[in-house]
Amino acid sequence: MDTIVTLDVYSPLMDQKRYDQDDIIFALATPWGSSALAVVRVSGEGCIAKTAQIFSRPTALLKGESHTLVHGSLIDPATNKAIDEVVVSLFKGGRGYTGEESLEISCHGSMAAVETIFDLFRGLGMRAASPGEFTFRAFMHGKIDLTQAEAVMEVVSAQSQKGHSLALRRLEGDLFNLIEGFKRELLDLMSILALQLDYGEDEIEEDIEFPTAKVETIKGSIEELLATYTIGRLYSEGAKIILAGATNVGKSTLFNLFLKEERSIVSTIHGTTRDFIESRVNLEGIPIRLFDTAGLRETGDTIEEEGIKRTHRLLDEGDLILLIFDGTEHDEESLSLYGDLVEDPRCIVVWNKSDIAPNQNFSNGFTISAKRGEGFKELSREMLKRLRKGAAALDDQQLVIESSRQHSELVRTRDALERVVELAQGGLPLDIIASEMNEALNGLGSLTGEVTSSDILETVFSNFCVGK
Ligand SMILES: Nc1nc2c(ncn2[C@@H]2O[C@H](COP(=O)(O)OP(=O)(O)O)[C@@H](O)[C@H]2O)c(=O)[nH]1
Ligand SMILES: [Mg+2]
Repeated sequence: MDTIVTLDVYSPLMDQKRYDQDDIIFALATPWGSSALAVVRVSGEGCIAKTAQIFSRPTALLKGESHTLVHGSLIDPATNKAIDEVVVSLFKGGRGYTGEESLEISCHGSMAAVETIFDLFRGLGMRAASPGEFTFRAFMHGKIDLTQAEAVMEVVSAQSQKGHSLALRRLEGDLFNLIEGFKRELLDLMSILALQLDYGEDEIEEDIEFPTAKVETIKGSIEELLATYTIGRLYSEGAKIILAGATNVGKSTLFNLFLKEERSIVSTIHGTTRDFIESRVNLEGIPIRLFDTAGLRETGDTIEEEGIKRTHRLLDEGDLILLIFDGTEHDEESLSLYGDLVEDPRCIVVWNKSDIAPNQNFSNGFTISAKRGEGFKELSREMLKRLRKGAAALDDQQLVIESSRQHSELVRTRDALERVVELAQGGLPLDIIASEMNEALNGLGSLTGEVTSSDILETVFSNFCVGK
């Protein structure tokens, strides 16, 4: 893939010496802490020869083929003692993740050993990598485009299997290919414009009609992709769901039902849950932060009162609120106690204890038994529907976007294409139309990182974790 990057030498990235590409960089690719194994990544031309200086079998490293493993020990040259027994994966001839010579050392997961290895590396003139620097190099070497670079981070930080598989599709280059397709079509149209501009409209025998319909089709496809943003974010960032209501209505029982465990204390005593409890659950692949709250009631207990204050704060932040009532004690008039909340589009009214509140016929909301699980499926289905805000359920083959950067570049492109259509319909001069077409192409180019500025790169890569 041809990646033309307009990253000038004196960009802020280079000034800070954080992304200097001539350096050999190293980082721990696994979490910092004691574990059975740890993986240290090293990348940059000459990194294998340097590592060979502290390796028990230097020739094996120097002569070993790319994509093979070499077993040996790392040796501290000062003491001549082995630091750790390791396995080294070799990536030669630019075939590493970064597109340059690199290696990965699997060592034992002792932090003391890892720190000693890092000291040795520094002694050899290597430096610790900045966040995202390995992926940055992969991008600079044209191994991946910017959408794939972002997908690396999205894959690593995915909170659910679904979010993971959606990010994986972008990592495989599906988004890049789609955008490239749009770009090719726009370039074809540009060539028609260029032809007319070059020869002047009079000199061409047949007057060529500007293909407005084609621009509209491309714009439509971009709008479809834009529409996936809501759902893309839902699966990556998840949603907050708040269980609220009076005391003893069964909030904690419902909370435990979601978790399928006895996490929150259930009791007949009013005011048992005095502070909120948070837990993470997964609703059909959507990562959910679920909150069990202190029941809303007048109380003289200061701790409980603080808990109730916190409940109100949570209610402001929630994406969805389940307002729970005890169906044996409350009727529809109780709804008026929570006037504003009931009207809130985020609110779902839940009538609990259906097992002991027979023959209830509420006009609004869902009837469930948190104790027995009755009505839970229907409630969950409604919650999903509300969270998706009308977006269709995702199938595994769907391509969605979740990055706000990608979203704004697509908006920029869509708006430019809209202006192209308006200008063409208004019969405006072709050079004006051409400049809007260019703007659309630039939007797509920025999206994939073909044309991009250093500050955009810095924002993208500085959000990464070290070692990626
Ligand atoms: N019969 C019946 N009892 C329930 C149900 N849900 C909760 N309870 C009971 O209601 C009481 C209060 O429940 P709890 O979950 O602590 O309510 P919270 O104060 O809203 O958190 C407990 O004794 C629960 O066992 C239900 O669906 N059916
Ligand atoms: Mg409770």
